[in-house]
Amino acid sequence: MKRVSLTQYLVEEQRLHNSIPAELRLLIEVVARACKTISHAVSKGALGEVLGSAGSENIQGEVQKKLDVLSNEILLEANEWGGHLAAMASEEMETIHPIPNRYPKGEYMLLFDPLDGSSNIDVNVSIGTIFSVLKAPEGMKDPTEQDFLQPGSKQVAAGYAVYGPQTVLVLTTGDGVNCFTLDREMGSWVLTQRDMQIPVETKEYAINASNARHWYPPVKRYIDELQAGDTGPRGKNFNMRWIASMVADVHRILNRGGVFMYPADAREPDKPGKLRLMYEANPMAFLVEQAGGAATNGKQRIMDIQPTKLHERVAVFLGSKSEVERVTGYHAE
Ligand code: AHM
Ligand code: MG
Repeated sequence: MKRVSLTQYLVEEQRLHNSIPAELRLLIEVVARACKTISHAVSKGALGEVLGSAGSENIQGEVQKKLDVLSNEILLEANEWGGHLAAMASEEMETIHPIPNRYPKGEYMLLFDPLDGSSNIDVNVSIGTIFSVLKAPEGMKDPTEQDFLQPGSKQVAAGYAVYGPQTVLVLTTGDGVNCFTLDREMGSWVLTQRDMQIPVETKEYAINASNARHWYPPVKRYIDELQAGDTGPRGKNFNMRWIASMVADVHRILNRGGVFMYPADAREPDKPGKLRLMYEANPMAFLVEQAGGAATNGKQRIMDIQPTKLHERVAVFLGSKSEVERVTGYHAE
């Protein structure tokens, strides 16, 4: 089999479709390189003295793990000097990170969740990095937080890396979804899946069922029907999976279908779900739609939501189209 590297894929894509400007290509390569470094740190585990808590909290009041902090630093450092970015924003930082004045500035803005699935870090279960790329407003070299508040439909690229049994990078630039596997010996990303497509029909769902008693009626109805199995209204049996790493759950869904849910619930009526719109929901929604799936907050398309703040949270229903449409429909009834 002829091996196609990430670089070759990006260059050829640019030649064929003129869809990836040189600066964006550089940006993606730098992010991919940072993910390689994070993958290396993750795989060292206790030997690298990277496990455990960092003794700090992030802006959302969550305890930061050493690897959360390290991954954030790796991404910031890798992307600061390349000249392709105007600013960055991270789930782990309170405010945006402008590019220091000693470096040239570019027209893109990068957002990331440096290490998603934090509760799995210390127990050797798959975790990952999620990223999203927006354009800074025309001519804007010093974007403000306000400039980041663009709906997901404005993303020019998005992707995630999973640090699991294999390290993979899944990417879209708005022209389908492709998966690259890290060749650890060669240190390169090799194209291993072209044009990933989420199966329309599925028999698998993912939700943290320990919150069942807090669910609102549309979610409860939907899950009750799935659990009723082949004698219930759906007429078939469904299987449940919940990894508690969105990257890993979404990666499974991109490969064999399914529906992923993190709904808002009655625990905290003012909180619209747990996941973050800008760092988690939007990039995953972009990937899922590009792979033929759908993503909503139960009421509207995730990528149509106008963000009002950087760390905004959102309910998430994504994956196989027919299931996402069904559970979204229940919210409208
Ligand atoms: P994190 O970014 O702090 O790791 O939180 C996001 C994660 C998702 O990856 C995952 O789907 C979810 O939180 C799991 O939440 P829970 O522990 O409530 O099941
Ligand atoms: Mg996360």
